[in-house]
Amino acid sequence: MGVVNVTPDSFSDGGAWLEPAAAVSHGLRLAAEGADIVDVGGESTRPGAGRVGEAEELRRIGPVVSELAAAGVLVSVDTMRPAVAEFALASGAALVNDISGGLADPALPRLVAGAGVPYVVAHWRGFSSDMQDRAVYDDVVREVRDELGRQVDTVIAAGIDPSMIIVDPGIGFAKLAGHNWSLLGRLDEIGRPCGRAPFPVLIGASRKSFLGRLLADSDGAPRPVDERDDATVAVTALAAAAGAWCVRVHAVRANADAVRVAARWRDAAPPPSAPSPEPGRTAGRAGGQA
Ligand code: PMM
Repeated sequence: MGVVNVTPDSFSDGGAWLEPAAAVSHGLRLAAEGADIVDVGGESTRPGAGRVGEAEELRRIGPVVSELAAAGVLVSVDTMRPAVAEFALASGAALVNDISGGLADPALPRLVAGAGVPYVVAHWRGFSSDMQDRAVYDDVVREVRDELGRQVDTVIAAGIDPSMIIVDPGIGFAKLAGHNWSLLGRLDEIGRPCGRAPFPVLIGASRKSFLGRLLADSDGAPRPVDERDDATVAVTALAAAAGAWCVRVHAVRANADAVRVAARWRDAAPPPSAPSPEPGRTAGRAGGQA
């Protein structure tokens, strides 16, 4: 999933795609580089951000969603607002990405249920203005899984078909760096909230500040946002190997390559029950090309 933030203030690409024509050509480029989905958003959710008005959010995403969809791109709309989702779906969007996972406005899951489209339900504890005050956990993986489970139950009660749900641990949303790493390290548990059958998992770690912190220089200054793409690719490869369904990224080409490598690696691995080949013997399934 490639990201097109039509915002002046997103942490990673704020202002770059504010003009509709620039946003559309960027979305087309991401699709050409291998994005299966292009995610269009008109509201920044960076920590501390205030809300944008509904009319402004609609104005930002409107032409971008319709032009990308008309060009044959599979578009998702990144919004917490029913009116924005409704407009985007009527303009050709095929998926709703709700970072509040149904909590910001209960009318959104009802609308998505009526439209019968896939719905990304992310773990969420509140709006960005003060969400980091809520980054308090005893056992982050258990609590995120349980809270996400309750969100999933609520959107199903609102009419969403369980087969349309994609879950997301909400990396960076009411989470400190250590929380994000714990969630990534136990990704297999995130897709099974409340003991339900597994849901596909989406991970949005691209360029986020926990990567900047990991790669801080010797004085402790975080690695700048525009120098976090290599680490993002590493997260993508590991997330794909751990079974993630989708990664939401800014720089598509290298991440799409990483997904293909992870898929080929998994295909070549012996099934879990098969004994490992003896040293010096080749496993039978490897393809013919170097
Ligand atoms: N992160 C951002 C925005 N939308 N959607 C989902 N499903 N998951 C995320 O982690 C997520 C998201 C914030 O990142 P950005 O400002 O770079 O878009």
